[in-house]
Amino acid sequence: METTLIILKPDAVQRGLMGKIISRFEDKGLQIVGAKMMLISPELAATHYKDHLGKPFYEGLVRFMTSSPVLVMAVRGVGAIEICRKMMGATFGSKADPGTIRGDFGISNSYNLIHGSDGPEAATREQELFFKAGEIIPYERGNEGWIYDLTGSTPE
Ligand code: IDP
Ligand code: MG
Repeated sequence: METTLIILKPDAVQRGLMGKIISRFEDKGLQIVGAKMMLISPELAATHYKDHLGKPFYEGLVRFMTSSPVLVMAVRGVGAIEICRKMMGATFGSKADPGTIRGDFGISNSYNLIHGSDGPEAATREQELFFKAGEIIPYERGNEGWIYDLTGSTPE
């Protein structure tokens, strides 16, 4: 089981797309184990996007991410990191495939609705950055045995 960090960016919140995007993850069988709305501080944005410091879009990205509230989520499932990245689609809304979140709901290259951790290391780092201890709650789902085949040693 993996948990990934998803952020519904200010454009997703402002455009009223939170419910539709969350539904896609729930419909897939992924489990929302943490969720909170927050206004990202410039310091937090800078830490989160430190790898992009110095790139031409960096200042605009930090301004965008701090401009209005976001919904931060911890999303759990087998292979959740890669599954969420696939569901998000390519970085640019103009290029993202139909059927993906970015491909279906946006057209902009910078206002691209959603962030998702790009690997296990980032997932751990980003969860620690955005959630305090106890805010991620890995509760048991009553229907887990119909979402995964639990008859073996690992969920299939
Ligand atoms: P990702 O979100 O798909 O992982 P990254 O390359 O890590 O894409 O870039 C982080 C974020 O920076 C993107 O989601 C997007 O909001 C913004 N961004 C990346 N490249 C550009 C660009 O060329 N122009 C404007 N914004 C960009
Ligand atoms: Mg990235």
